[in-house]
Amino acid sequence: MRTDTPQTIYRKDYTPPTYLVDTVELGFDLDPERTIVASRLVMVRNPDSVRNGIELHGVNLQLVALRMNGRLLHAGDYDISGDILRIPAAPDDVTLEIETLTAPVKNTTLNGLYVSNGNFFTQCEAEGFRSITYFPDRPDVMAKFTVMLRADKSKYPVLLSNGNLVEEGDLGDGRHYAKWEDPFKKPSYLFALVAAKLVCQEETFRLKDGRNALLQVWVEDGNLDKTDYAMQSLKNSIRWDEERFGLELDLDRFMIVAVSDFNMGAMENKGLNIFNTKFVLANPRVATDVDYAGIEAVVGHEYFHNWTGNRVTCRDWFQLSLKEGLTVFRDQEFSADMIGTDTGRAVTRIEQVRTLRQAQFPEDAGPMAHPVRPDSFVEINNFYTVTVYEKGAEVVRMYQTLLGRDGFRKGMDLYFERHDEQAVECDDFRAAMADANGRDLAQFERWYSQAGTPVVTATGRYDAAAGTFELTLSQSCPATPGQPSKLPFHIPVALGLLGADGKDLALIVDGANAGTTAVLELMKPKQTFRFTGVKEEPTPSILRDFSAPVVLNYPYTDAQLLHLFSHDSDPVNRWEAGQRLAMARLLKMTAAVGAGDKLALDDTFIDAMRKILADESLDSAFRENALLLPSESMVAEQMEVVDPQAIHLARQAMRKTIGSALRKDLLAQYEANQTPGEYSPDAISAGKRGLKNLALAYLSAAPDDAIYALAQRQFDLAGNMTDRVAALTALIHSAAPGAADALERFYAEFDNEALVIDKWFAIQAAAPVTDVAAVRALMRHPAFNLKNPNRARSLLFNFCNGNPAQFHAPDGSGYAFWAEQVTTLDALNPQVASRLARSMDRWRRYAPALQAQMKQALQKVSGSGKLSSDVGEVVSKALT
Ligand code: 0A1
Ligand code: ZN
Repeated sequence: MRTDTPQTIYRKDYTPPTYLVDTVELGFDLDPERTIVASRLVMVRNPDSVRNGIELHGVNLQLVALRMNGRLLHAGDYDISGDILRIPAAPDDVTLEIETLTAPVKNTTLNGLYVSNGNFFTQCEAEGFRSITYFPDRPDVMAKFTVMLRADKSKYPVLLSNGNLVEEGDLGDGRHYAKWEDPFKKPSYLFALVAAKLVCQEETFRLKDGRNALLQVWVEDGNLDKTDYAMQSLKNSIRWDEERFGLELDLDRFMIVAVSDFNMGAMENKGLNIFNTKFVLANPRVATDVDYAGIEAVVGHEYFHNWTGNRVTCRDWFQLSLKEGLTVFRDQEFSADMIGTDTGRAVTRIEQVRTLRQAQFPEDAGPMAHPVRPDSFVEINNFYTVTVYEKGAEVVRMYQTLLGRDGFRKGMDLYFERHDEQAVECDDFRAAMADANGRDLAQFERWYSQAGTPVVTATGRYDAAAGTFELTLSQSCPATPGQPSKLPFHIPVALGLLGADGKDLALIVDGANAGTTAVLELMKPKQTFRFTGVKEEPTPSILRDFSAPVVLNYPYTDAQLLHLFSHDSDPVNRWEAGQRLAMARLLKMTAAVGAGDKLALDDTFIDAMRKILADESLDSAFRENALLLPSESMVAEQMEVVDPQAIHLARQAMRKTIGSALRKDLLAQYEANQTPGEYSPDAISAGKRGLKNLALAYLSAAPDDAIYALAQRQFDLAGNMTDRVAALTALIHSAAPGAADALERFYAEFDNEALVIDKWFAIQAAAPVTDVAAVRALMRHPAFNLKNPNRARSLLFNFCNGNPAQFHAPDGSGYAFWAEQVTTLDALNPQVASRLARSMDRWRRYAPALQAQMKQALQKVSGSGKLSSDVGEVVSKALT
């Protein structure tokens, strides 16, 4: 969306809608060049409104006719200014009839009504509906929708919208129609239509209350061999929500439609979820374990929105995390429950912590930092962030940590009891949690209003004579844009104490037995917690299960970390101890690179790694995670002045040392974790492949002919995409003799599988050998297409975010490339461009020579004339 003067919108300026909409009847005459949208709105004046007149939103629409209560309105009866059409004088009860024209085929933004592969799709969240027709396009206006679709029958045999199909038939002129009715009132952002040539897998599914629901997964012809897993995930999601939260599917029909051009992962439109193909299509030949896990999570996520988002929605977009944080938490719990084992659960938790640290902590420390419930924005599309989603999910998780599972469920029940079919605020959710449990959660509000990652500093004091251990916790939070100082948060800190034998000590707090893990509530700037009956000096295991999204500082010694790494009963903290050991070494080695010193890795660390690697009492998935080094960008976050080349060299050297020192052990695990027989994406098998392929990656960091042959053999013989991609990556990263040939063969074999070709681009984009010139060459490949977001992400995003040593090339060529691509993309698709623009967020932390060039690149984009509000907001905040 292009605006000349981007306006900042403030949460404090919220006012209720002037009119409410009872019913909407929409008629679509679909044509790629010229679609006619007829709308009939039955509206009533909102008694809560403090203002007058009807206000409708509309963007890039051609208005053909506007009638109010049957009377044609003329220029003087209404005015259009910017995105608002105002009818100043209107009676209390109004029927508006509006006819508009659009050209979906010209819409490259993938927002509103657009064409992909010749088919029609819509994307209305957050504010896409206003580019389809004039409407009060805000989530607190909830209406009942009836939709009539008309289109050419041979080109668009399938006509879908929300709710139930009530009528369909031929129109005689080669066209046909379908009429859909959604029994639930909903905000306009949940509207959807599909008119397309598609096929579906369908199934009747029995719901808990005995009703039957029709489930469908719609895809392009030729993809029906890739819909089983999405269908299975949908059925699992329905069951899970019935069992865990007592929430049932409220429709007779639930559809998932896959589209290859999509800006995000998927969209929860009522009864008609529209998905990026990436999160629907899978079979062992084309999809990896990570893809399967992604499908399960996203299918779950969108399905769970049916209650958390659709039945109870957001009052305004500042409340976005009300639905997103909660729904991410629900999909996380779903994925964990699907694995079912304690370590499986812990591994999903470790992956969540990694995402937070890798993406959310940097966001919270950068120019786009914002509270989980932002106070202002220029472009709402810029606020579908890791903070709103993932930190939002952590905030919801903390309720469960503080209140217990049952208490959390009580809060959820009360939330639905109070707010079903309403548009509400984050505060309403917090109130339901507090009231259902008789708890004061006033201070907890700061998790919504204050940005930044809190830092918890802990110190311990053991008094042998008294048999006490005192843990002092203090908290602080760095300044963020617009928030120079912060008040204390309400932080749940889960804690255990380990004895010398590695076992948990019984905890006694205030004379009461507190089990082996206690949840301490840190609410003041500084608090001391006292444990009695402690017979030996303990090693504290703090922030178990990552009980709060904070940075924890504790003066651990290497010996203590090794103790935790070997024994902690909490798998997340066991992993965490290993990460701390690895990070300390990565930082030391990075400094050594910078100083031109020799790089060395101590045997203590290598031995600890060896022990975990060989410990077959531990799940393979856990061992894989324990052995995975913090990423280069994670190391960068720890440095005062970032030197991407030094980090890369240090990390590569560390991987190489591990690869050669543990060669025998890695080879043994490589063999022990084979998964012969039919492919299954279950967590145990996926974990084995994960460990085996991590072993291959380490071995390939210190390669010789035998290792090249191993990778080559895996590439040649692999029976699934997980092993295929891992082998190809190993060949390319180690510059193996067979690398180029393997790349070529891979491409030829999957020529017509778009999602696999995305992988082909992605692997190359992130390979250390790929420089800017190589990326430019890949952009000239016939399969590259900037207009397709998945393809653009696979090459450009993976290079700019996933190949730091090359992106930050000292000559600034990466930055110049970035500026070019952001500008070009912005003219096509502002939402995708603006995500790419975020690659420069942390520019102020780089070495001065890089910093200057990054700033220049940012200024170049910012000065390039007609910027979208999306990119405009990101670059201007970066430069502030
Ligand atoms: N609500 C969706 C995410 C989504 C948001 C915006 C979109 O277009 C701009 C598309 C999807 C979800 O959380 O899955
Ligand atoms: Zn969502």
